[in-house]
Amino acid sequence: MSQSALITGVTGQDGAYLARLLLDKGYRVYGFMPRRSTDTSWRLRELGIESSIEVIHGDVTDLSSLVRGIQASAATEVYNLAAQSFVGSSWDQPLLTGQVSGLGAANVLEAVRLVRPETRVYQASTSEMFGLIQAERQDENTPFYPRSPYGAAKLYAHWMTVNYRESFGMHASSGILFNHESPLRGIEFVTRKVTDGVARIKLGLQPELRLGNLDAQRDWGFAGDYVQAMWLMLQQEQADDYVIATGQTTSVRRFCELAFAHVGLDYEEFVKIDPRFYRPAEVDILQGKPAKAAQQLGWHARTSLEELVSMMVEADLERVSRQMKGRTG
Ligand code: NAP
Ligand code: F7E
Repeated sequence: MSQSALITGVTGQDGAYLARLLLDKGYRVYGFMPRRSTDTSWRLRELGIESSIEVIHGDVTDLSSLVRGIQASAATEVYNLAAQSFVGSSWDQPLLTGQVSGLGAANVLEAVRLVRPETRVYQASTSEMFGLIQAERQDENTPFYPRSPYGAAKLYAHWMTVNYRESFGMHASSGILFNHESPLRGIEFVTRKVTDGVARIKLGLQPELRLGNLDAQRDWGFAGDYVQAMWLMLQQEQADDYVIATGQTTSVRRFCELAFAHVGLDYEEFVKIDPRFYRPAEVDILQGKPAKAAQQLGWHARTSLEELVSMMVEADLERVSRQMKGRTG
């Protein structure tokens, strides 16, 4: 029987890479997406897959639209990637973040239970649940301590996933993914903000780059590698929870150093600290321990940080140059 997948959050960074992966594997891919007044499909277009996705309009805060989406698609796998995913905004919109990133996941689980309980479910959990870390390297057994409304909402979604698995025997897995980036990353996240800034500075469009806490450290990988882990989780006989990470941690400062050096510039001349980008509570450091994923899924991060930085800076140089040509041409 041919496989079909419904992806919530299909227009986001991970949704786009996952959709491409599943299409390449021969899946029928349904993109569950809210109707917006502006176009949100630029990532699907960049990957050349927009016309291959079957669109179902809906919103994860609207249970009836999820029920309809699961009925219409008869999906054998559901990937719940929809979220208000920007940690910084979660203090400004804590209730919305809870409704989308927390209750939204409960709606997905409930819709699957009601309509097609045999459907396999992936929940996009996050290293932000570890927050104020309780172990030097975090794995599936490390206690959680979220430090933002986003982290707290995702922790609720994580435990609901575990509970639906244990209460109803559903094949529901939670992927605890550490930060993963790409040329398709949203511009508000620090890596893409830096690589876009590097491109604009190099091409003479911007004099400086304003950032917040340069000492924060993250375990950064490439999104293209991480969506493979999502798929692998749903191919296991038993559903489970997995930490997905590179195992290395790097500061924002070092990321800047690498990105500016890629175009022959010294970050110290261009990066300015702006307290507006500090957060009410910071996650100082994250470093994952993906041993279980390596052992049980055979998954490893394949892209190094240097390769990731180079891929992102090159993509932004090309994008910004294209925009400049568009303006003058
Ligand atoms: P993203 O680029 O911010 O994408 C989020 C997606 O969710 C967008 O397609 C967005 O659509 C959609 N969405 C927002 N509100 C929705 C709603 N009410 N109903 C349906 N869809 C809605 O995030 P990402 O980086 O791809 O991450 C994918 C998932 O993994 C998210 O759940 C995120 O929290 C989680 N995660 C990400 C990372 C990471 O480092 N990237 C790490 C761990 C976990 P619009 O654009 O139209 O709003
Ligand atoms: O911040 C610091 C900031 O916004 C990383 C989401 O995908 O990954 C992401 O969450 C660090 C923080 O990502 C700026 O204070 C300094 O310490 O890129 P970020 P995040 O908060 O780690 C997790 C795993 C998710 O699940 C989330 O959905 O960088 N930082 N200066 C800055 N951050 C931003 N955004 N902008 C700055 O100017």
